[in-house]
Amino acid sequence: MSLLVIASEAHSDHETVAMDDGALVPSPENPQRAVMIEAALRHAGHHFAEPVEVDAGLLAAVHTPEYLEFLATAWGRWVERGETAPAAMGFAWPPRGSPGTRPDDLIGQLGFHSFSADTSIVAGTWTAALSSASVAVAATDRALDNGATVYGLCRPPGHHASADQFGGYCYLNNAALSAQRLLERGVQRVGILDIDYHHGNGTQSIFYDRSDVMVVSIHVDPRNEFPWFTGHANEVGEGRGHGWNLNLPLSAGADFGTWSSALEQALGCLEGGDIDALVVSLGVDTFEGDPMGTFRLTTPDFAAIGRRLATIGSPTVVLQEGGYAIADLGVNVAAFLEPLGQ
Ligand code: SP5
Ligand code: ZN
Repeated sequence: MSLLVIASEAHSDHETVAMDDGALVPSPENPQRAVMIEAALRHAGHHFAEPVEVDAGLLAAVHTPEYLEFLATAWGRWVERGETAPAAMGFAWPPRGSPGTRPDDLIGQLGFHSFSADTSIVAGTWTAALSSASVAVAATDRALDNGATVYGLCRPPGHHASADQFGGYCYLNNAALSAQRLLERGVQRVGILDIDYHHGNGTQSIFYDRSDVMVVSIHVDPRNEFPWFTGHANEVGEGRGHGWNLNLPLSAGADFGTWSSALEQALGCLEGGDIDALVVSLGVDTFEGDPMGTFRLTTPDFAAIGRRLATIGSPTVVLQEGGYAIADLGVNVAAFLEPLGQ
């Protein structure tokens, strides 16, 4: 069945390098990913629309003004100071216990505003990040308007980005912007279900002390995998947000039996939270063939997840996060979305 896909070509000049095991390599989060997803979704007969640019006020409700200014100007400042390397990235990060004073210099700010060396900034990064956020928010509006599931083909992904830090191939937190947009439009309580292989540390941190957005994430145990420092089961939210964050870490190598038990737990929790709309952070790096993951989900398993989510009934926004098995990426996303069309 057919569903609305929001997509934009504006990501295509965002082609970065990543530090991986001590070497700078072409980032696995590359433009081809979106090309593969779009091709599979067109083949499946879904219809496409382009986003309008996201409202600056909404961006500022999720991210700090300093960070937004930094992202918008970092590449220009890099060129202006005579740097010739093909990508700007952090290399020194605030030591534990440091006072948190923001440096003035670009190089210092690259460390201040990032948390991992897998993510760099190139000429096309801001345009791409902004268009990805715009895709997410347009998908959110259409889902609410139509009372239907809408898919946002976001690239770059967003769930690792916090209020003021990029990393994990993410710059603006598309899922958080979607949730914030739903609240802005009168939805009382939003659920975010993050099923990317990696913990969505950015999404967790943005809503950690809030009870208007419940964040539930199924991911590989961070003891042995990126993002390393968050995603444990004892992270349950704080203050008013206590009890509104749920992490379901699974051991490396988890199969679909294990994974779908966690999904039932996740959905039970969201049901208990009495949510009125759902944002799904869809990473398909849980696929058995993914070069970055160890989980063993198959293409039919993604269809089964889509069928299960189709039974929920609240307005649903599905946003693309990770997935790096280039040849299977589009097919896996299409399998997931097929049951969610109408
Ligand atoms: C959105 C998303 O899925 N982000 C994931 C970012 C993970 N980046 C770190 C990947 C490190 C992979 N190292 C592989 C070692 C084999 N050379
Ligand atoms: Zn991931």
